[in-house]
Amino acid sequence: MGRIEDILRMKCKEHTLCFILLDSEMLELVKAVEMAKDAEELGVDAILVGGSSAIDQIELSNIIQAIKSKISIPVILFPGNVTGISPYADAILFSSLLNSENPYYISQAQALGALAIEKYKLESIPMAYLIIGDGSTAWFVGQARGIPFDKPKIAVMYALAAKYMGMRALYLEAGSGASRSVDPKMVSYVRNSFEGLLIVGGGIKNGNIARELSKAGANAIVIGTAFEENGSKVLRDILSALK
Ligand code: 1GP
Repeated sequence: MGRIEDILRMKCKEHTLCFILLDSEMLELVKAVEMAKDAEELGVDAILVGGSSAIDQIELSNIIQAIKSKISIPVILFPGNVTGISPYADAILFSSLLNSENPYYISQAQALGALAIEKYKLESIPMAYLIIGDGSTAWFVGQARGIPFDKPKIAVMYALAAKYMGMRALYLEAGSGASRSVDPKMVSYVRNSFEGLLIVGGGIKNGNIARELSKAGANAIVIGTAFEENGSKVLRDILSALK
């Protein structure tokens, strides 16, 4: 286990972590740096950079370098494809989209990206990525057979498979900008089967939702759209619900 994963594991024993997702494709560099600085000041634990449709690796690297010169919390890659790899990040969520119907997103993109990760000596955090529901960009691009929101036992099947394959993190994803978040019931079912870092994201809009997911056993929640659209106010609300 690498240094960043170690830090996250230690910190999540104290409180549910909050990660901000910055989509390098959607944000201007100046705006991304501003958001990362605000997030750090408010107490966010790490910045994720990536997204399902991120294809501009030069822009990705520029944003990461600019952010890293201004903040000290970890900057972690959250790639949707091989184009989501940059040497300047602190670590990468090395994800397999377990419920994809296309083997490319389960193991082929991973094999294609692995040499770059080796070359850059990026810390890799092995993670099962599960898409819940349908209609999101991640669902569409990743050709996922979305797990229905009200079928927690299906998520448990995948969580157990992830555990037996040795994955140390699991991300339950409702999709960026989703109208609803993952159900806390699904989070608590998965929590009972998976001891690793449990990350939940998509559609988390306020402190109440964050609190419910935290109580259900999430180790970290990911906020993208709510922070992009509503800025610091909503983030303050979410962070105070988690601590
Ligand atoms: C997407 O889970 C993240 O991968 C964040 O989702 O934009 O809905 O916060 P939101």
